[in-house]
Amino acid sequence: MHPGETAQDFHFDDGGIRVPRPRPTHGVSTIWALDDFTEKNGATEVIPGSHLWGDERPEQMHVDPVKITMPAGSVVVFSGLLWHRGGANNSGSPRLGITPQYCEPWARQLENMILAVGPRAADYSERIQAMIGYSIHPPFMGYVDGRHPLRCLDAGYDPTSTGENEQSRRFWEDYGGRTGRALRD
Ligand SMILES: O=C(O)CCC(=O)C(=O)O
Repeated sequence: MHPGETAQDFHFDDGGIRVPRPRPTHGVSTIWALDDFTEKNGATEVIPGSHLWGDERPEQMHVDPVKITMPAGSVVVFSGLLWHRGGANNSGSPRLGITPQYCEPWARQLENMILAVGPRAADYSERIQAMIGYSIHPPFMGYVDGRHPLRCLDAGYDPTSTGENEQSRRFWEDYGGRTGRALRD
């Protein structure tokens, strides 16, 4: 938020997941303070409890938002359903933050991380690789040509090592009748 910037419109971050509210949270948002977030410089404003709302909107609800003031290096974590906004920056300095957001593995990511990161993903930890999309949500959401996507980073990748193949097999067994479909080894 730059000096003089006005408050954002209230919004919630997992609104791209078009499942009617009220509903379970499908995304989790974080905002990391790279500068101090203060009363004056546009600290994020949240409406506590608004993650439980249905179609209500902040304008109708006559509720007071709460400012998340915090020193640089802090993080606030909240449901993707929570109404919030960046506040107005009435100070003379910019207020910098970053907002990494996380979604259910079956949901489309806001940013296509596989394309954003590219081949550098080979250097990342297994956990981060899985989170950016090199993983299977059973039975086989995320596969590439019938195989585990990690094969695109490592041709020798053993898909039985993560248990995802086994989960896939079990899914189809539990599903009833449709046995035998799983990722190819
Ligand atoms: O910077 C902030 O305080 C909030 C940012 C935000 O909610 C957004 O850009 O979607």
